[in-house]
Amino acid sequence: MLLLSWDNLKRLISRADVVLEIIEARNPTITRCTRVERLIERLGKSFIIIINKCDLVPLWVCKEWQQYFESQNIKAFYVSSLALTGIKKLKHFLNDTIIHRPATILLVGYPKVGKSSLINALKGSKSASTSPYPGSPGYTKSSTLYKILPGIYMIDTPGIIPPEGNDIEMVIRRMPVDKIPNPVKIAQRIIEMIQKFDSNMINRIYHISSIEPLKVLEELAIKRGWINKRGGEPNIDEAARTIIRDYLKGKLIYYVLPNSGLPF
Ligand SMILES: Nc1nc2c(ncn2[C@@H]2O[C@H](COP(=O)(O)OP(=O)(O)OP(=O)(O)O)[C@@H](O)[C@H]2O)c(=O)[nH]1
Ligand SMILES: [Mg+2]
Repeated sequence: MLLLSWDNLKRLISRADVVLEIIEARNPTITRCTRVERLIERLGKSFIIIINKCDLVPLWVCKEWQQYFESQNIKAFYVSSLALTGIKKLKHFLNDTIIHRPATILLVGYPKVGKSSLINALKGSKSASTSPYPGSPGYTKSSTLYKILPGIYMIDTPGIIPPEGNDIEMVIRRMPVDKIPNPVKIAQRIIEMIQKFDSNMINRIYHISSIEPLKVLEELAIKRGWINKRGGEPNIDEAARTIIRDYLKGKLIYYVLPNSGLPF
């Protein structure tokens, strides 16, 4: 899976007039890359935070995050690149504030935060290819320029390489779901996190009754008919990958608030 190298990122930021950092409304703290923000500032450029996927969380949550960023003197917008919420407002802002043209706006963010989808929303056409999971066909492999307004160009980029770490988001954004070494462990943590947010969501979505994460995976595997040929055991790896994909797709909903620390 091709990701944006640090050297390329530096080069692109140096050439850009403005940088938009795309983060996700479900977990802005984790999907935000403060290391890139510091690099942008060191290179004398300014950045705006775009809280994308606002359709996945209540609007008041997005507003709290916007206020939180603005209290730190960071300009922020919340948008949904799918439902097109906030897109007109962002476009007007760019049109009104970018005086010197031609100008280039660089989009940066971790894999799958919706960089290419935002370009499509701003352009009003499906120009940039998108995909649901890291590395799945259609993910962005190279930097590409798109015209979004007269004299205003946007550069779509591959995802920034997520830092090494145990955080769920960082593991599942680093590589294709099929390549995740221990999907059961990750899925167990996702299930626990979702259950803490809403104790019934997993049972409602999958029409199962188990509570304990490993049992959830077993019941899901049996329900879907994923049984290992040898031994007749439920294929919990397959069930775990389904949980990870559904989490990435936004089917399993949770959100965090500013200053709330870890999710729950
Ligand atoms: N619900 C929801 N899903 C979104 C939104 N924006 C993007 N997505 C979905 O998120 C997934 C990733 O979108 P992309 O636009 O491919 O993300 P990307 O950041 O360009 O990903 P890479 O090119 O792999 O780094 C796709 O399945 C999109 O449909 C949004 O505002 N709301
Ligand atoms: Mg992309």
